Order: sequence, then C-alpha cells, then structure tokens
Amino acid sequence: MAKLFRAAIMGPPGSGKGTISKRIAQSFGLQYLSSGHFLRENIAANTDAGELVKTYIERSTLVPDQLMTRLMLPRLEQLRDHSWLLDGFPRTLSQAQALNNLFQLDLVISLNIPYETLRERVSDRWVHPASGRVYNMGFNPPREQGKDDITGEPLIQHDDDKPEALMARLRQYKDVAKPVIDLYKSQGILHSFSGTDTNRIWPYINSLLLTKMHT
Ligand code: G5P
Repeated sequence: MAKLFRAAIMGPPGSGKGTISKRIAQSFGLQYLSSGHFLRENIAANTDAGELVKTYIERSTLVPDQLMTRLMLPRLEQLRDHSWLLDGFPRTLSQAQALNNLFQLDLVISLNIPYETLRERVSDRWVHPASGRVYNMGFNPPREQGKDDITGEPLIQHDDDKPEALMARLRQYKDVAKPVIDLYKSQGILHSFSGTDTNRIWPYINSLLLTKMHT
C-alpha cells in the first residue's frame, strides 16, 4: 500500500482554508474533513452532538476541546486507511496533543492573511448549508445569484460572518493558534503562506504538496 499522507490546514476565519482544501483534495485525492462543516452537519441533522455545539457556533466561540476531540477523533479513526486533510482541526494545543496521540501529521499549512482582506471576503461570503459549498460574490459567484450551482437551493450567510462576530473570531484565533503553530514548527512540519490572493498562494502550496507527497 502507498504511504499514507496526513495534513492539516490552519488559518483565521476567511483565510481560504476551505477554498484551498478543496483544491488540494481534488488535485491530490486526499479525503477532506472540515471541522466547521462537520459541526454544521450535526446541527442540521439535529444529532445530540449538534444540539451541544449549536450554542457555541451561534456565539462564535470555540467548541470545548473535550467535545471537539470526542467528535473528530472517531471520525479520523474511520479514515485510518486513507490519506487525509483536516481543515479547522486541531485548533488548540489540547486538540493538537490529542491528535498527536493517534496520528503523526506529515504537513501543516498555515495561512497568514491581512485583516482587511479577511473582513472583505467574509462579508461577501454565501454558503449552501446542506453541502457546505462556499461562494464569494466577487471571487467565485454562483451562476445564478443567491442559488447553489448544483441543487439550485437558496444560499445563506452565516451569523458568525457578521463584522462583530468576525472580530471576536479573529482575536480568538490569534490567542489559541500560536502554541499550535509553535508545536508544529518544533516538529519541522509547518509551512506558512502569506498573501491577499488565494490564486497566487495556490501554486506554492501545489508545488509543496507535489514535493512532499512524492518523496
Ligand atoms: P469553521 O467553519 O472552521 P472558520 O471561521 O475557521 O470556520 P471559515 O470562516 O470557514 O473558517 P476559511 O475556510 O478559512 O473560512 O475560508 P473560505 O471559506 O475558503 O474563504 C472565505 C471566503 O473568501 C469565501 O467566500 C471564499 O470564496 C473567498 N475567497 C477565498 N479566496 C479568495 C481570494 O483570493 N479572493 C477573494 N476575493 N475571495 C476569496 O468554524 C466555524 C465554527 O465552528 C467551531 C467554532 O465555533 C468556529 O467558530 N469550530 C471549532 N471549535 C473548536 N475547535 C475546533 N477545532 C473547531 N472547528 C470549528
């Protein structure tokens, strides 16, 4: 069997994690697991976990570590025989340590995007809640305004994309991400990318993955 490859992508809200993850998953055939999407799926399906996480997502605060790892780690166990990419998990040092106990990551991508760029992107973002497909009215608009390209169902804006909520999410990101970034730096697997344009960052990430996955 080919060697499995396990990666994670980190970055503040609106930094393009989801957009870049989908390109990676498509180009390199990795299974893709977004923690935010996974949580929203649980909320939409009215699961017990969904009920528990709902209030945190609505208040734009982090879901407690214990609950988060209880949800994510069994899902990763199911993907044990696959190569995968995680988007949005681990978010805190405690989550990173819990993950480390089960799986050794090969690569972590960290996105550094200026605040003004994040604010503009997030305020223009629309999503199709059932699938998690994300649109941006300037960058990748839907074919028909306000409707999902595949199903034609209405697009919505998340409450946590409103400006006050975004500020809170950014502050929170800075505080909790630093020790996680330091951990992965010390393991020699962290690669950081800066810029205002996903299409310009993408070729660098693409060539990094080509190198890492084929050596
Ligand atoms: P999520 O879902 O992980 P966030 O806040 O980390 O949410 P978000 O907001 O989904 O991340 P992203 O994935 O980094 O952002 O960015 P994206 O969606 O790809 O791009 C943002 C927008 O910009 C899109 O409209 C896209 O089309 C556009 N865009 C991309 N590139 C460009 C570009 O170059 N130019 C332009 N103009 N536009 C572009 O987490 C949600 C909540 O779940 C909980 C927390 O409550 C969290 O708040 N949660 C966790 N809690 C605890 N622990 C965890 N591990 C948790 N994970 C989730």
